[in-house]
Amino acid sequence: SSEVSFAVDPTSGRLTTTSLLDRESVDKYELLVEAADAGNPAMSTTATVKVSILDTNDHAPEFYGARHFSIVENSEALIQLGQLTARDADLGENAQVTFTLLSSPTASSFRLDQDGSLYTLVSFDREECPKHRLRVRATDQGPGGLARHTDAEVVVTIIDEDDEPPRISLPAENGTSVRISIYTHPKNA
Ligand SMILES: [Ca+2]
Ligand SMILES: [Ca+2]
Ligand SMILES: [Ca+2]
Ligand SMILES: [Ca+2]
Repeated sequence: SSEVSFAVDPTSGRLTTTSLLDRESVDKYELLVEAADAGNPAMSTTATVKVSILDTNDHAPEFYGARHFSIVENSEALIQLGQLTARDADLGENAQVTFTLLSSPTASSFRLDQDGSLYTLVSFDREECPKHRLRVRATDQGPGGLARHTDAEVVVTIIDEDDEPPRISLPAENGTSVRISIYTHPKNA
């Protein structure tokens, strides 16, 4: 914006801010200041004052990218399902994001590394549970107890494998049924 954010006191030369400064909008200013004497004729000189805006941790991390993963049932453990990603509009450690897995009924079946890599810790059975919901947290490293975090849900779908033998369902007790033999006798018996 073109709003003037600074003022200089004409006699003391003290430079003050006149509005809130947002580093995420403008992170440095160059101010042209003029000093003039009261002589006749007045003599003056100008100088450039550079102001850098330091960061405060005023943004929480935001998740982006995939949060829905899938794996085929009966796969071996320790398979990487994917990578969680988050961004943070701040700077430096205020923007350094680490990931943690929050407790949930199936959290112990997964491992989430600080960098967002998500792994399986077990082999899954789709017929037992076709979908696992995890709660994850992205936390920045804002110092002095001022870290900010955001929570999100991750869904892991277990893909079916043809691992169940077909089952014969018996007819209801009072129903009419036809008895068939499922065995054939060897011809030479
Ligand atoms: Ca932050
Ligand atoms: Ca900031
Ligand atoms: Ca199965
Ligand atoms: Ca199956």
